[in-house]
Amino acid sequence: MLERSQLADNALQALHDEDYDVPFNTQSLNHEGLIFMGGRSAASLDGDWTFCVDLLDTGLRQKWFSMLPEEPENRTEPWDYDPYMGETVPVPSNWAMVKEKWYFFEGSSWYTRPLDISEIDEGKRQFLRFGAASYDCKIFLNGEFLGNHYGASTPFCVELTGKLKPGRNWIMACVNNTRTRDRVPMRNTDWFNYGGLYREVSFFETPANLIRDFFLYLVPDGTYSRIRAEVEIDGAPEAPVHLSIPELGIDQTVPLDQSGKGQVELTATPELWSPASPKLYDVSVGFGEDTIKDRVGFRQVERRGTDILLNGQSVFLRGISVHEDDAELGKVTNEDDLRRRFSHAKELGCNYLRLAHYPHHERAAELADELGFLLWEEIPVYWAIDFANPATYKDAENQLRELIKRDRNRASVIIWSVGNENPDTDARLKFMQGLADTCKSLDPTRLTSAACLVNHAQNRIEDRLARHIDVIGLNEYYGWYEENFDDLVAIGRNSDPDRPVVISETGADGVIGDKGPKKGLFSEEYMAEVYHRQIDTLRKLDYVKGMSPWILYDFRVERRQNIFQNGYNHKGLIAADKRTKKKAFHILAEYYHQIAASDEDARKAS
Ligand code: GCB
Repeated sequence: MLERSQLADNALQALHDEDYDVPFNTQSLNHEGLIFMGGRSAASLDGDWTFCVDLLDTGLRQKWFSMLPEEPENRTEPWDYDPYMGETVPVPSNWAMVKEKWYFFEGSSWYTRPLDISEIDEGKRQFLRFGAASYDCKIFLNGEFLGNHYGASTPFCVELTGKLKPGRNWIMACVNNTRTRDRVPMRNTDWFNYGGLYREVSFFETPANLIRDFFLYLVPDGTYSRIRAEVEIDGAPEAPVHLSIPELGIDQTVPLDQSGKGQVELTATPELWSPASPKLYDVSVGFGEDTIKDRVGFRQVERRGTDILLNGQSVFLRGISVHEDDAELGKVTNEDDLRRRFSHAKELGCNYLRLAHYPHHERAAELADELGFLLWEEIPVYWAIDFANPATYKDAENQLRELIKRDRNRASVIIWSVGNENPDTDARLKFMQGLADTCKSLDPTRLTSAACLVNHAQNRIEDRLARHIDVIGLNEYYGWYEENFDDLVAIGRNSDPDRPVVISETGADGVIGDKGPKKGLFSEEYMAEVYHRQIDTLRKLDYVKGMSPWILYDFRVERRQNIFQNGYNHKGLIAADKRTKKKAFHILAEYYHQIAASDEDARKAS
């Protein structure tokens, strides 16, 4: 405990030091620390955590994390925070959804909870895993700073080995969702800036030597007969790694090099995964005392000319875009919410979803694997990112690596998108080219994309990034932001892309019920008309190989405040209640069911 004279020094320092946060902005909890989780048992730390908002960052200035859990009457100093008592919030949650007074709060908040350990097994390693924390998260254990993570939507692990004590331990997380220019995304977005620990938190143990990473895929060489496994272990690479896929008769040793990495290529002819037949294989990997498990589908995705091929067959992506947003839960998602999302997509006739604009909950891709949907996954390199800033690039690349490591065994994921509607500057080109190259270096089995730009003067698809990605995503709002619908017809005619184009967004706001206008902009009728016209125009463009209109559900956003919007973007085909379908839903469904039927006829005939 500090002497009273030291306390005075500390108190002064807290007032005079504007670099108080520098020692904690380490970004040390990054993709390198992620641990492959499939098949591991973990104890949930969800539930009530003590909570306090901290607008002025007093906690970091005064080092609240170093306070001891003593009774208030025994304290020797005045304190501004009660980490061990006071208000609680549930984890996962977004504070904006818990109390109205926190709705627009942006800043630091403190979460505290005990972790009781009856006995510490010295031969084991202990970790925490956070599914996501929005945006900047600093973790403390028993008063000690353990590390910091940036990025609102990807998971991270914190190692506790050697730091836990038997009995009661205290975990504290300082979570800050302040928007800044140098972050990814930056200050300006079209989705709500939900803060908090909004995905699951867990505690798990591993043996001293563990499997850190595992990637399994069908080698994309057109033979459909080779499977490749890549493993990375953490610890002494003495024991052999064992890969087993019983249904394929595979039981194989994977040799490791001195750095703990190993790979193997095997001959096998698995039944291929596709939306029509989402076949998954049980896989397990053993290394010493450690075992992980996964369920993996094998398929090949490629582009040929302006075609997208799945298992050698050209495929049209009948898609819909989705945000992670819920009128009651905010950005928190759960099994029921995800299943409802996929069942609405099925009703629409979709075979594909764009998970915009940031990594969604990892369960989304697992379910897409099981239910048979193709996915576009994305990182929030959105609009005017600080492209010339190396720190911003580091953050974006780390988020991308975390996403790829998390989801690259998911057959459903066919596209990594590296950005959305960014200005065509030299700095942006270098930045996003770097990201596209990172995708290819980590994963040879998927296509890259980004929502690109149109040259409005020339009315043609034109973006220097297009050369560096596989699929040109195009967001176009003819009939909505762009008034002259005929320009879309002209763009169609003037463009001659050398690779597939996917309409990554199109749509219009339609407000239903008494609050909406009966005709004109924001009416359900006008929205329906835009869908009719879009479909009529796009179906004639043979290089358009898919679309994901904007968007499945209406979603909350701060920047939309006119009398019809009231804090919501109303481009959803379904209202924010996730039940009420608008007319445009049925128009798109009719189109998609038609395409699906004619694709099916063509398949039977061939
Ligand atoms: C866009 C953005 C998306 C917006 C949408 C809109 O182009 O990519 O994030 O929500 O338009 O509704 O304006």
